[in-house]
Amino acid sequence: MKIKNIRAREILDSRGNPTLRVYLETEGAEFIAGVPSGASTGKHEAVELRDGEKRLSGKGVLKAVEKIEDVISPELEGVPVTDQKEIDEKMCELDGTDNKSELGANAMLGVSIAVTKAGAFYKGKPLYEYISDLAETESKMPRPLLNVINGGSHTGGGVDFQEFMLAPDEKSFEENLFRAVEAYHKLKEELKKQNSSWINVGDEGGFVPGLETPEEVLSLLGKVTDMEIVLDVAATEFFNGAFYKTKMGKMGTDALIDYYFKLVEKFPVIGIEDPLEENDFESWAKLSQKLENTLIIGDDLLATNPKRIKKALRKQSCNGMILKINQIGTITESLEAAELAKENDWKIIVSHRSGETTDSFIADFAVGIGSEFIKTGAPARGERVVKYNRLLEIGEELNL
Ligand code: 2PG
Ligand code: MG
Repeated sequence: MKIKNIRAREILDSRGNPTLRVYLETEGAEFIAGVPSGASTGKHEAVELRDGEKRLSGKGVLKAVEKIEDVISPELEGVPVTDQKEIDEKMCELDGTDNKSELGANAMLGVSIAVTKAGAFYKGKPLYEYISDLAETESKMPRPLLNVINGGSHTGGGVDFQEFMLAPDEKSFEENLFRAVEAYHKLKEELKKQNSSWINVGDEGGFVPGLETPEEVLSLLGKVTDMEIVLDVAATEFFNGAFYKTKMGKMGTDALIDYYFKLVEKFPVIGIEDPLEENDFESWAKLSQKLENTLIIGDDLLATNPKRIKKALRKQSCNGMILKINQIGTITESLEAAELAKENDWKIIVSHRSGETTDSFIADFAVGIGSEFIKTGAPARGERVVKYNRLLEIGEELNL
């Protein structure tokens, strides 16, 4: 089955910013994809093409719509939808840049996702199974990481660390999800008791209590659950080029590393994402050595980019990778990044963005590539739960 035409339009993401919805037409069917967008974006991510004019604070994506309809679509007409790799390579060739700034990673990703969905349909397979064929790996249910306390740039004045995620570890995905849901509601009750405004939520549906330090948040979580915890510090957001500017005062790299050491000793923290700024591969290695039993996870550091992944491997900077398909821009390159991580025994965490759509693609993607984890926010807000709900369905189908 061949591509007939590709159209796109501006829609809104979960933060009310414009993003793309892509419509891929074949003979008799249409496949739709939504493109996510981050707030704490890494400097090394592929470029999101935005209009930059007055309209919609410069965030419009009409130029990206044009690229899809006038540049990409004519080139892909007549190409079989199952040619994922050729299609993604063709787009990279048309773009011709290192960072996808010509066509826009948002435009390319929307097309790439729609192609994957079409390919699965024409192979008569569930999306996750088709992705696992593309990845040449076994499907597996990921362990969910649920962001129940939001901070950093996903809030207005929350704690410095961006995410406090529950990491349930039960027998099935459903048990994991529902255990975290119970804790989420218990946490809400506890917060309400302390201060009714503390149950207001941030961009990813987690609560934003008026607490000052990560330790206070972790102690509070300990009151309602004994579940393991993963943090996303998003440290680049509060690094000013010389030191880390926190509510606990200025901290140098060594002081911050010592602080993590203490947190891991005192609380059930099993993983830390972006503990240090995105260019300091050496200090990351130092931290990884010091916390050898903790998952040290690269997000902004790696930007799902094989070149940066290879550098981190050489320097032994981390042992886990955030995989965000819009950081790199095509499904084929995302699969390459996953393969590289797997070959080197890194754990993979497939991740949403803080600005999301109701597309549940990453749920199937996480299962298809057999990632260890998925993080897609709190168990609340439509654009987050649509992914968890899709995983419930897949879990039932796979009996996992
Ligand atoms: C992150 C993400 C998703 P953003 O830092 O991991 O939680 O946030 O999409 O804002 O980059
Ligand atoms: Mg992150």
